[in-house]
Amino acid sequence: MKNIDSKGHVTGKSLYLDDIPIQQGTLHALAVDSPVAHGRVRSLDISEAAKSEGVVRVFTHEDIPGENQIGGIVPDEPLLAEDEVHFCGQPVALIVGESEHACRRAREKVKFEIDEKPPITDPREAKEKGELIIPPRTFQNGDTESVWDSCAYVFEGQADSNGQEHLYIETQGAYSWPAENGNIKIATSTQGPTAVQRTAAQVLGLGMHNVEVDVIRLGGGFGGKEDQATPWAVMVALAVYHLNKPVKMAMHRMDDMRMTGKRHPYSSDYKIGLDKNLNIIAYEATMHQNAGAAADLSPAVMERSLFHANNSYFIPNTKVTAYSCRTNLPPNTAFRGFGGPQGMFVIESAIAHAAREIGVPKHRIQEKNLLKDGDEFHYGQAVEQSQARSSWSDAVETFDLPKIQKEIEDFNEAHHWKKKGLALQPVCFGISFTKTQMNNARALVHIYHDGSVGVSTGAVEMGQGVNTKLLQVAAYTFGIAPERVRIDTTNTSRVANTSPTAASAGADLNGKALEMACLKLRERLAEVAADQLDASPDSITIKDETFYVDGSPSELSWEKMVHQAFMDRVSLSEKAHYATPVIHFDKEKEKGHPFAYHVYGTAILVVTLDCLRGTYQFDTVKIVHDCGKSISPMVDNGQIEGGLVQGIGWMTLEELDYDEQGRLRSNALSTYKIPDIYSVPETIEVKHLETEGHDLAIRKSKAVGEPPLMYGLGAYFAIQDAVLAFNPHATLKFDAPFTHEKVLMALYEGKEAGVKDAAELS
Ligand code: MTE
Ligand code: LUZ
Ligand code: MOS
Repeated sequence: MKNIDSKGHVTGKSLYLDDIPIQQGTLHALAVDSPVAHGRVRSLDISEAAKSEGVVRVFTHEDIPGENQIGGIVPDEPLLAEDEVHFCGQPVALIVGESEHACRRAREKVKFEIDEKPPITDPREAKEKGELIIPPRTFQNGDTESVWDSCAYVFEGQADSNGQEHLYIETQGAYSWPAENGNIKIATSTQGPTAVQRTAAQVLGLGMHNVEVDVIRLGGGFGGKEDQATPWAVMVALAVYHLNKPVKMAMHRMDDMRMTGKRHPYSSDYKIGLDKNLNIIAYEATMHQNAGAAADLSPAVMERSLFHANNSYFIPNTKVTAYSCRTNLPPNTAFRGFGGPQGMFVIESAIAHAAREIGVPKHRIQEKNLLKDGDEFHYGQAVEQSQARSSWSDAVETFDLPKIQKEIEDFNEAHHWKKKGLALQPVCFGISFTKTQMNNARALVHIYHDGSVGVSTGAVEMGQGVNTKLLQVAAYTFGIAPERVRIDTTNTSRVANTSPTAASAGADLNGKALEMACLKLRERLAEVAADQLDASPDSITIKDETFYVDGSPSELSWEKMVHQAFMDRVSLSEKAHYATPVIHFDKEKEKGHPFAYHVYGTAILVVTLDCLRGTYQFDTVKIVHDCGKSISPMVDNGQIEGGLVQGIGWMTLEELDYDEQGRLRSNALSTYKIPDIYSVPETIEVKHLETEGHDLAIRKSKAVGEPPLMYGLGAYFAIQDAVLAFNPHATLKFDAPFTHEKVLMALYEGKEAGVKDAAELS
């Protein structure tokens, strides 16, 4: 089945926030943000701005009727700054006017007097100064201390990965209007409607029942709207509260890039020990997470870095510690993989380091240490149905790794100024919110008496195809045509107290709840049919819109039966609640069974390097991925390809650049380079690993949203491989992204011969 949104998307008919018809009298809002990264606000003069043409009002923290607090995990973030500012781009006031243009003109008239303080932008410096968001945490198994001496090889080093701008095509925004009796409605582009509702209520001093949040779909979220869609929605709601008029905000790209947080940069130290057979015996890492100026989701992101510190490898002695460091950057936040990729980059770097020193290909060490059933993750969960080895060997066989290697070897022998490089990248990603309590969802299903079906869940469609999957679940469970089913908007009045659509668990959690609600309705209809057909309810099934008795079709159609049930005054609506069974985690011991299951896969990446220019092009990426029993192969392939490319971008081109004053220099698409059609791999091949799937996955179709991003890690190491083919003297640094500039430096580092060759060439 095709993604149900494909037609709407390509014809431009799909509705986004900015497509909602504007009500008469709608005002526009614009945030005023701090020009400095750290300081004491001596004065904030909004008088000129307030008098500016077309401006209705300028709000500050003094206008907040409830709590000036939006922190979800740690209450450490005001909606609008009070006496202090902690990052460039921090909202301090809100201008509301007749047009966005009028607000922009007024924004230039806001005067700040700020006593600047020295900003911290480096997480290690923050840690030195005791600026931590939460106390550090350590996950361990075995006993690293006692085994270092018995290792044949021990290596230590540093691995840094930079942040990443989400660059959802639709920027942050919200449209809010007054309802009766002081109630407020908010339409917004968020992954977490309940977070918006709760925070708006808290800031406005209202009950959650006074605030209704509705989400049609997102033009991309990628984690950037899990927590950080909230402030903008709450700001417009604040304006509605005071002005009793509709108010809209749709952020300018540069405002969005400057004011919102991104993927967390990490700076880590590692130590890895191997025996002479290349078994990894011990691994230690200390990670410094650059959290930015407030907690946001950083503690949860940090936790996932610890969970994924060993990626797909079994390591009997592990000790990994992470620090969440408070700096003067915009609060960093969820981004596809949620700390997992950052943790995995460190172990992959450590393995690359070891391979180089020992003189073996990196993939020899990787392969040797892949997880197998019966192993235990360092956080105590048993490894079950591990596809680490099967996806690896399937990729090696299906894509003929020896042939790929031979081609690379031949190419590198024949070419001096071009070199190819190879990397294999296994991925193991845990599915479930690491906070057990968040793993729940609800669904509401109406069968209308003409036989059509309306479905509401807590899932938010952001391009990942969750609505397609939900529609399939309803259609399959009822045994009816997909055309009969409509997935409604995500709305807090229809489905309450939801977790954000995140952690790749949107389809699983909401799909399971939906399946339960549909099953209840199916049972009820079977009873009515049994009555009609003089049969027992157990003998009734529905297939192809027909009721079957003991496997034989009756003359009762879906439509007829639904109408009959309606005439019999039988309820045709049902809701259900799903909470993932089995999972638990003990934060005291840092042990438990946090994930419903794991997703595995292996990618083979080949890159060609231009050794004169330092530029590169990925020839192919070939992937064997574990989708379980996919219900939407096309949707899943879209996720795999998109995730891969987003991961390659993070590892190669995308260079987030804050200056020492904490100002974002890469603040537009002209200075922040994301993968385009010219830089994506020339071919991407995806094969689904044939597996049974998992009972905790919806219809055994495993979650797919985030895991493929981590195949992109292989891009870094494929480039390294090519660099070494040209310049065996290059020192290996682990400092992502591996931009063309860095590649060029590495190519000629200590390479007398190379420089001489270049002279000869000219
Ligand atoms: N795919 C598209 N097209 N757009 C997105 O914003 N977000 C990703 C992933 N795939 C995203 C996407 C992230 S960060 C997550 S957590 C999952 O989708 C969320 O959706 P799911 O739980 O339904 O997989
Ligand atoms: N969000 C969250 C997430 O709150 N908890 C998680 O474990 C998670 N994992 C991935 C993405 N978002
Ligand atoms: Mo995704 S980072 O869980 O929104």
